[in-house]
Parts: sequence; structure tokens; C-alpha cells
Amino acid sequence: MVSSILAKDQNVLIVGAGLFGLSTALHLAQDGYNNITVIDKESLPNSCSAGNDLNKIVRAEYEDPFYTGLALNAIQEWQTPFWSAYYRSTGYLLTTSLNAPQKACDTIKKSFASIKDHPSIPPGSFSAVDNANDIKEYVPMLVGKMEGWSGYFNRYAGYVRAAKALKYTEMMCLKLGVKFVTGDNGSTKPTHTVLCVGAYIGTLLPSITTQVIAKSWAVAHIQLSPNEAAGMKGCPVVNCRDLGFFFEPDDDTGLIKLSANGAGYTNTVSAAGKSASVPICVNDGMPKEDEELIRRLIQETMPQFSGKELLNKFICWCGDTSDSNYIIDFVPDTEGLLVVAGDSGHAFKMLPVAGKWVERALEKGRQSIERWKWKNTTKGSHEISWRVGKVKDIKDVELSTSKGQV
Ligand code: FSA
Repeated sequence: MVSSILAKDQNVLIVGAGLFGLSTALHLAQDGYNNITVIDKESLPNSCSAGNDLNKIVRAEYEDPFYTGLALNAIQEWQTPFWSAYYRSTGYLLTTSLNAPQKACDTIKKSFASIKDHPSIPPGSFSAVDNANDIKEYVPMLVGKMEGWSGYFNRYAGYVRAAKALKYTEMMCLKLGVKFVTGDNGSTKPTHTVLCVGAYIGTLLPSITTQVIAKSWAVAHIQLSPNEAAGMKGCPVVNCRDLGFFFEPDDDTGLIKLSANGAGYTNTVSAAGKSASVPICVNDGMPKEDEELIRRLIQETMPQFSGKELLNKFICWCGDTSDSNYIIDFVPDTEGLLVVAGDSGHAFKMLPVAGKWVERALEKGRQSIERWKWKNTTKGSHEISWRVGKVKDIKDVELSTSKGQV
């Protein structure tokens, strides 16, 4: 038992009610901390939060076994009665398409190697797929040509209904006495402040922008009729590394969420001789080139839907670090200010467990896990080992907007 420097009644202020903020509030409240306040600019989920999304991938294959372990813990939690209403264990098909860049193929090999013989994963969870026929054997609802597709199918994975899971976490926090303040009202005198504002961290804490770069990825949806949705039900998350990924239709709405894969878009701005990427919350529009990727993904996998309009297009902002490690540490030269940032586009699955990591740092008064420390020397990088393509600035690409919103 590690002794804690944090008293149960100390006033902890959590700024930002996304996955990191809510998970932190939940873990603290569950462990008896009784003076927790969460503030956010908007009522939840904040429309600009990355977690305000229909669904997010849950998978444990990582190039780095440290995160494999954490994701496996998270998957176990998602399957417990506390969380299971929000988890769908559909499995995860990870592939490349014909002419995919070598980097995409290498990434898949590394992912597969990291997980295929893992002792914590039920035997028989993985099957290699070498062509479209193999894929159709495991995922019969994919009727497209998928020419040159190969990769593997992971049955020990799935997705979560993200925005709904955030609302649920908020509700559980409220039950445990966590206070929520939205908008600009309310004042509090915290002894500890935890900044959990996702990709927006650079706007609150400019000194972090050498480590965290705000980058965005495009999201769109297609509307299925009840019959069409029934035909796609149970489809695993399909992630084609060089095109994009999609999920089974949403139970309530029949919407399929799709996202384009790529290196991400920055929004670099300059002030006082310094430049940094900061998010712009675009709720209607996506880069045209990503729209093409998504259209190809639909054509390859479910061509019967290729005439459908892309709806509710937006770009989702993440905070990227050069090595995809999160940052969970006290900000140097401040008193009681902890930052949780650098989600690097792979954090939502950790909702059930992330708050525990933050709680430990708060209780110890320091971060003892090297990889999560604040790094003065690191420069945020554009070359991320598991992503394909080149980073571009969002101002340099043409956007296409939705004709109809859903
Ligand atoms: O943990 C996951 O597999 C989430 S990946 C989703 C994604 O859109 C990435 O494909 C993208 O590269 C970026 O990291 C944002 O998140």
C-alpha cells in the first residue's frame, strides 16, 4: 500500500470532462475522495471533445507491450457489469489493401506479433487472412471485392459506444458526489488541478506544445435502413490501414461511422515568433481527399452502399506525442498542477482504467512511470511509427461539407 499525500477531503479540480477527466473523477470518487469538481466549457459531452463520437475502437494490439497490457486490463473492465452496456465485442479485422505502402504492411505484422501468443488472450482469438475469400469466411457481411486485402482477424476486440459511455461515466460520478460545473459559472479554490482538455491542451498550457501536437482525422457516417442494418449487424470493426475504418451500424440509429486513416491534419498558427498546432472545432466538413478514401473503403467492402450520402462529417482532434506515449505528470514549476495529455489517438479504450493512473500520480505527488513524464527535451514529431501518409495542415486542403446533417 503506497502512502498518499492526498487527503480524502482535498479539493481536486478536474478541467475537462472527456475520457481522462471523467475517468479520473470516477476513480477518485470510487476511492473515497469527496471533494472533486469537474469543469467543462459545455454540458456533456462537449461537442468538440474527441470522445463525443458514436464509437471508438477497442483493441489490445500495440507495437509496445506496455500498452498491450493496459488495453487488456481495459478490455477486461469493459466486459464487467459496470461497463458492459457500452462495449460490443464484435472483433477487429485489421488489413491492408492492394498497393498499400510497406509501412502499413509492417505495422500489421508488428501488431500481430505483439498479440498472437499473448497468455491473457483466449486461444483461437486470431486468424490470418490472406485474401478476400478468407475475410468473407469470417466476416460474411463484407461482400465487396477487397482485392489484394490481407491481414488478420482478432476476435478479442471490438468497440465502445463512446459518447454514451461518457454520459454514463458522468452519471456514475454524480451518484458518487462529484460536482460538475459547465460554462463560465462557478469558482473553486483547489489544492490540486488536473488538466484533461485533450487536443486543446496547447491553448491552456503553451509550454506543452513542444511535446503534444494537435492533429485531426476525418469522420463521416452513412445511414442504413433497418433491413440494411440487420444485414450488417455483428460486423467487426474493419480497419484497413491505408484507407480507413468503420463499425457495425449503431443499434439506435442505423448509422455506420467511418473514419479515414492517415497521418493527420494540423492547424498550425503563429504568435510572438512561435508556432503550434491548435484544434479548430469543425463540426461540418472533412478533407475531400479523406472523403475519397472513405468512398474507396465503402466500395471495397460494402459496394451496395456506395451510392449513399456521407453524413455528419467532421474532424476529430487528438493530441499527438512523438512516441504515442501519454503525458500524465505534474507541470514543472507549478504548484499542484497535473496534466493528462498526449492521447495520441489511442486513449478512449482506456476509459475504465485511465483514472487510476492519474489517481496514483496525485497520491504520490509525482509520476514514477518514465514514459508518462513531462519531457523537456522531446520535440513533437510528425513521423509516427504506426501511421501511414504525410501530415498536412488543414488550411492547405479542400474541405467538403455535409448536405444534410443527421
Ligand atoms: O486505438 C485505436 O485503434 C484508435 S485508432 C483511431 C484513430 O482514428 C487512428 O486511426 C488515427 O491514426 C488517430 O490516431 C486517431 O485515432
